[in-house]
Amino acid sequence: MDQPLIDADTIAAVATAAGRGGIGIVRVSGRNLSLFTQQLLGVDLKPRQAQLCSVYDEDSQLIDQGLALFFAAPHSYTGQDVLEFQGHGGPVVVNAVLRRCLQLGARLAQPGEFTQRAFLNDKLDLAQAESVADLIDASSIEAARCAARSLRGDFSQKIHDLVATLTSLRAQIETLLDFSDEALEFMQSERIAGKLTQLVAQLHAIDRAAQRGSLLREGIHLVLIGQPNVGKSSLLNRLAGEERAIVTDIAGTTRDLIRETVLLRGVPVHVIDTAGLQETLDIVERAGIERTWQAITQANLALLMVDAQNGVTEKEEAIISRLPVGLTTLVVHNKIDLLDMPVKTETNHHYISTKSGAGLTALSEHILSVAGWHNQSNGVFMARERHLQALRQAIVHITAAQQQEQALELMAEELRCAQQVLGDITGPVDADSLLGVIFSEFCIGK
Ligand SMILES: Nc1nc2c(ncn2[C@@H]2O[C@H](COP(=O)(O)OP(=O)(O)OP(=O)(O)O)[C@@H](O)[C@H]2O)c(=O)[nH]1
Ligand SMILES: [Mg+2]
Repeated sequence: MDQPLIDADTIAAVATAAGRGGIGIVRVSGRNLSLFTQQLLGVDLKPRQAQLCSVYDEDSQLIDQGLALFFAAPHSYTGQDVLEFQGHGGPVVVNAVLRRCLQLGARLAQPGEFTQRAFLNDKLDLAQAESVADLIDASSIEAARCAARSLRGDFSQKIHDLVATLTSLRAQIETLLDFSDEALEFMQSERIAGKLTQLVAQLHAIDRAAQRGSLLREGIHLVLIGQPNVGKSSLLNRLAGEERAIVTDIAGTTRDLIRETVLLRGVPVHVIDTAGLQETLDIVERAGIERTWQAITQANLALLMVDAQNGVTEKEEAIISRLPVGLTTLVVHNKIDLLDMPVKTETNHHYISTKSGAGLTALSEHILSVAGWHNQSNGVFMARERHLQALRQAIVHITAAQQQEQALELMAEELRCAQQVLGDITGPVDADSLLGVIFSEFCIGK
């Protein structure tokens, strides 16, 4: 029987995707893996040097041969000792190596636990740790690029700069509170007001970039609605690039909701094709129409399709009057080929033909722009709802601070709150850092 490890908090997991592959990697992280490595591979590994090793089971039967890599703490992904065994990528053999690691005292890692350890050991901040998952989950090259930039620390750096500015402002306010010299007070308040205005502008710019990053992650929820036969399913098929939905000239062809995610310039657009809205006695169709109205409540954007030959009729007006207040709606006039009409765009009205494809590029661009996606993904950070909320809360606090010129204590308090919410984006703020800045920036002995 093998000796169990002293360090019970050693974690192990298969790092490669499930299924067959060229290589399968088992990864282990713990405070001290010397004994573990000896027991698993029968060798002492030199850090950062690939070495051909064998793994045996408890009956000394060979499980696999492969390359072992050892990263000694703190120079590893998690900041602890990390061992990676790169063996043959079959599910049975990889799981047998993992089972052997568990027998030797490691426990199965929780999802994200390696990255969590990296965060706890200051290898990554919170926003970077989140971008690791976003990079892996990226559904387009644009999303991957944004996540890679956030992982490199671009987003965190912007947040750190804002937090540093806030720290310095708070320090200046503290000094004003301590020394009542009117001339100094006036000069300083002017400077502080200027900095606050700058801060708000910076926050808005970061918020816009983060919002676009969030779009790349979350996507746009788009619902196609309109009377039967106007071409909703035909548009879905065009966007999807395949015959996803049944198209016929029979009114009421689509009954159930049909969902498809398509990528427009790397932005995931979750399209829902719906049953055409009309008065009907058909029970199935009525149930479908119910679902259409439910889908509308969950959408960010609605495309109300009409037959270009008829334009917006009373029936469309009736649909529009039932749409939720605030739902952005574009009116798409389809079948312009039947009218020999050119493609055109007028504010929220698009003229297209799903049959010929005319007008679809302009429509796609418009969908992206109303959702908030402008030009390319350069300078965009991968952001989550949590980050957007923090940025907006910070804007609220700083705007409130701007209104407290006569009450510096309250201004300082608002700035403290702004700093706190921003700090939460990358990780907890170090309370001592404020004191450090106060003493280093100002000559207290004066
Ligand atoms: N000429 C022409 N016909 C089109 C165009 N788009 C769709 N159609 C035709 O219009 C008919 C209805 O198209 P669908 O896509 O099934 O319409 P729908 O809005 O999904 O209809 P329901 O599912 O019944 O609500 C089909 O015969 C299509 O071939 C177009 O741009 N030009
Ligand atoms: Mg349809």
